[in-house]
Amino acid sequence: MSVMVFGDKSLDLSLPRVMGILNVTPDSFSDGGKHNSLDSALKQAERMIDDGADFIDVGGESTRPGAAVVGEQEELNRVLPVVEAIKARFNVIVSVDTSTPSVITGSAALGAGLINDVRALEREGALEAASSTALPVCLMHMRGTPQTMQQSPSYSDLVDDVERYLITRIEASIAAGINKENIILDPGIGFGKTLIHNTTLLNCTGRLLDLGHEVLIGVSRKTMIGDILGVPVSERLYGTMGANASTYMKGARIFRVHDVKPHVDMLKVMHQIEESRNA
Ligand code: 7PM
Repeated sequence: MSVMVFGDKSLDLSLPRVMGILNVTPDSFSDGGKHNSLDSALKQAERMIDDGADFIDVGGESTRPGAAVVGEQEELNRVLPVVEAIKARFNVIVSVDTSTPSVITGSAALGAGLINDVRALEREGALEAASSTALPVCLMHMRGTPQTMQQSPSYSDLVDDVERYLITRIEASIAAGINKENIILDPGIGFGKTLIHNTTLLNCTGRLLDLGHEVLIGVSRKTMIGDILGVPVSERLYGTMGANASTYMKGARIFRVHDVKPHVDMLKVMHQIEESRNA
């Protein structure tokens, strides 16, 4: 179970792996325009790769609570040139953070290695698109939509609900022809959850692993960290590392982060300690 094939690269997931976040939304570039955006994206990707990222997660849709909906053509224009340019220059797995069928198939054709969908392939045509690529998929739990998800989230039984939802999406994926071995699960930290929901889900990482899939955690700089520490986004690295270290100890193996180098170092040390036996 521990070796997974991501397009042209295989990864042993008995080791912790770091996924660097690359936002290609216009607001993520200083000039807000098109001209320097590809160049800026490539520089950021190069830095994260030098720092030891195994994946670069390219996202062209802002899933921030209350964010505007991005049109299909706009998302294609943002994401595909970046996927193509990264694959042309670097030896790294490109993950695409998308729910859009044409972005899924277009990215795969350009060499992407993982489909990362915060909507767990629920959008019309997404299951079929993902299945046609034969690539691994990351299925994330979200309650509601990015526009409404933070409006007083509540659950009858949080961990059961998240687990049941993910089981439903695993079954739908398998029915669409996606290989069971190619499914990664994600509790969706911050997607329709309060602080106590987020911390409970992180503490119950083992429940998702018991479903027989690798687990990816995306907690980097999120409100959960701000809620606990009372600090702005710019000061959430140490808290983020605490959350990620905690879930590494519970068995999560892929960490989606903004700050690659600190996580690569931390996880290298943690892994070496965890694998040491009887010297
Ligand atoms: C603005 C606010 C832009 C928040 C983006 C975000 C996850 C993800 C995101 C996650 C997986 C962020 C989010 N979060 N994919 N994409 N898991 N698999 O904070 O937790 O990065 S977008």
